[in-house]
Amino acid sequence: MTYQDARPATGLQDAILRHLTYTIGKDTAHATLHDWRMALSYAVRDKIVDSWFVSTRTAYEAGAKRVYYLSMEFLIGRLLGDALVNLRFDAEAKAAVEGLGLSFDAVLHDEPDAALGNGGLGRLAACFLESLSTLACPAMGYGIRYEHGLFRQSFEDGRQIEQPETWLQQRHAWEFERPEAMYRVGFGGHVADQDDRAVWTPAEAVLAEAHDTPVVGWQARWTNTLRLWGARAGDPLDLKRFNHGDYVGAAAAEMLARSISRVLYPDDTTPAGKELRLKQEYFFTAASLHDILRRFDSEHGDIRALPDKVAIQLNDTHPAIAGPELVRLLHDERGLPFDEAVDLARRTLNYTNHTLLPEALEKWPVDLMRHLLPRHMMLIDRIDADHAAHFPARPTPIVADGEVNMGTLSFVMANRVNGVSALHTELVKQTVFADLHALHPERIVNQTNGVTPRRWLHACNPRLSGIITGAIGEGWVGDLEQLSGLEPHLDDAGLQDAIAGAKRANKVDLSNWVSATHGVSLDPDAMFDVQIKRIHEYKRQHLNILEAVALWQAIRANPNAGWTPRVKIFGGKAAPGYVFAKKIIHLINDVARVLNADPVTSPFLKVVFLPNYNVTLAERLIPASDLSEQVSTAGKEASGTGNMKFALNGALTVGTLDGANVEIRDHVGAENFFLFGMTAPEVVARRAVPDHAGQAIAADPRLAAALEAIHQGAFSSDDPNRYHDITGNLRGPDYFLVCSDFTDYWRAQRAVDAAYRDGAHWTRMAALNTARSGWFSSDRTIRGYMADIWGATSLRPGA
Ligand code: 9GP
Repeated sequence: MTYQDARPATGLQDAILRHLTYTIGKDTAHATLHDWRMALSYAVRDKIVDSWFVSTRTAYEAGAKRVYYLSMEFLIGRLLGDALVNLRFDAEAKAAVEGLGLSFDAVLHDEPDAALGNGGLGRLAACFLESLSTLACPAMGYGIRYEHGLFRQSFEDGRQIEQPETWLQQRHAWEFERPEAMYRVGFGGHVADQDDRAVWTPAEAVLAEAHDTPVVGWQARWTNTLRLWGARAGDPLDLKRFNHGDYVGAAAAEMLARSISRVLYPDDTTPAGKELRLKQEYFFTAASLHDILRRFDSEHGDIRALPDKVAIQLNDTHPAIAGPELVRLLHDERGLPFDEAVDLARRTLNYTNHTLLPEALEKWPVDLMRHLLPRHMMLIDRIDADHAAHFPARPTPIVADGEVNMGTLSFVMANRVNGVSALHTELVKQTVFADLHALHPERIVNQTNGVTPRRWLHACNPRLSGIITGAIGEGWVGDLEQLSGLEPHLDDAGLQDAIAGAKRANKVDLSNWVSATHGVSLDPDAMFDVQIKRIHEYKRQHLNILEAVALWQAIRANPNAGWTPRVKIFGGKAAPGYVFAKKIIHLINDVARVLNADPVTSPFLKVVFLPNYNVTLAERLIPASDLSEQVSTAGKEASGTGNMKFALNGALTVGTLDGANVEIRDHVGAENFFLFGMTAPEVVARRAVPDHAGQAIAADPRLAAALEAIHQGAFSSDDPNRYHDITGNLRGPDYFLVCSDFTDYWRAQRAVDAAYRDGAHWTRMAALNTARSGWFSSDRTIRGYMADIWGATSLRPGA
């Protein structure tokens, strides 16, 4: 790579070259793509720092209430493009980079995708941070700086293979190490009674070291901080052992400590894995609370003002230990009476529930809790007894059957508990927390999720973004409700052509990329039907592939029936220990292999499973999608956020009345949404019907034939029995009601086919989805949290 020094350098070019020379220590003749990307990132980061300092100073001067978002996951993805867009610096950066003789795209794509999360929950946290900055709400995200984020997925003969993800193998351009912000976090040990005060002496301690990443909001109006904790040993090396030649033993303490921040979601099926996971939860929660109180103390005198100056959000139950930890800090360490400590903690903490799935609601064995956190277990027992004493008529124990129920603990210790869509919040009230809701009817509130329009439309879909801005001005980027202004323009044939043209161009880009990277050729005029999300039985990727098999059989039986060409695209990872989900991936890949090789059907139907689904892949796929598959069993998907991103980018949804689908349909209009399937109450009733799956199969020959083909090994001739556990499950218990919803799903999909054939009408429906999705901005969600949960205000008037 050579610097085209014939051209005059711009200010940004100067900054890039300065960083290349003095920060990276390379000259232009030897710089690699990575060096250039780092130099650009540092130059861009410099610009963010100015806004960061102003924001921090403003918050201190205003004595403003701070919001702290505690989350085990922040699925931030790449940050360079995002930062450039929010600084409104993307065009200048492109020109500067190209002026240096580099490809801007290549530089952007050199950045690793920071996958510090699994899926929706972690991505939501990332969107919230961006919206908090955009709205100038003084806030900080707290999490763990995992050395290895979510595993890298590849396929071997169609099977999922997991490899460690290595985003930190290179320096992370955006973070600042803060060795001065370091806290000791203890585990184990014993509790003694000294002068009527409990004194906990941990058996071991690790250090939590802060790493700060600035999060810049739209138009650099405000910049907040994401603080991630890395774990290290207090004493990194046992010199005595080292000098005796025991090199491994000498570093053992450091290895043990570092294991805490080594991997996102360690396998917790083993006792050691369980212990490590609980350690992670306490580690980041304790460090964050210390930090929060230190900051509070530096600004305010009286700890009793804590709830007026601090709001802490617990993202799911993972940081639920914050309740007892805050009580411990206030009661044991600061000497407040127990009741007052509980009251202050409760008025400061809030909890978001993200799932009703029983297996995802954390419970920790009492023995483990007592072993790792003996003082916390005592406090949990006392909080539990206290709550029971207040409400003796309706027992809702935190500790039962030898386990600590972290959902109950979170609820009892929270000022507000929220669900993440209207339906989910109602179900939270009626099911998991029905008893607690009866005791505390004011506590549960709804905050329907949202997504940041900067990343999920403006940046990832520049073609559509440009068209919208051309029609209604660019105010929509900071105020997504303005998208409704598009609607009166939608009869304009020029605008319709432009929207259809943008979608097609995005599809061509995607097809070229898929062909170059995966060797599969896709027809950009076929309908791109996309299901991207974690693989889970409740999300029902197997319903989708079953429909593909039935469609393949129907096309083969009658190839000339005027089929609408369709490409079914899948993406998503299965938890490494989730055997059934991994089988579903294998099945999809096997079906894809057979269908794509069929000369009769492949012009009409192809199936592609793109490996290693992550934020970057979502940014590529969503703008190029026609159809969004949101087909979960009603009552199971708390909200979904992918569903919002698709609608915003003009994909039509085929979906059930589940999670935020319900609200999406209300907003975009029933006529612009392909609804199918049972409702949540119907699902409950259907499960009670004996042999519901058998009945559904007997009533639908298409379903019976598709299942039979899979069962007979039509897609696994090398191992015909391979999918017997899937077919056995669907023909038997079928808890997620794939068979019972199949017939209606097939009907809805044929309605989709017919609609797609009328191109102009489809484009209008797609455009209406975009125009009516303004409500699904995470700015709206964050405003809701600020008003209803945190009592926080924006420091930018009018935000
Ligand atoms: O499964 C939910 C998903 O529906 C929701 O959109 C997301 C954000 O609220 O949270 C997911 N839950 C989890 O990832 C684990 O509880």
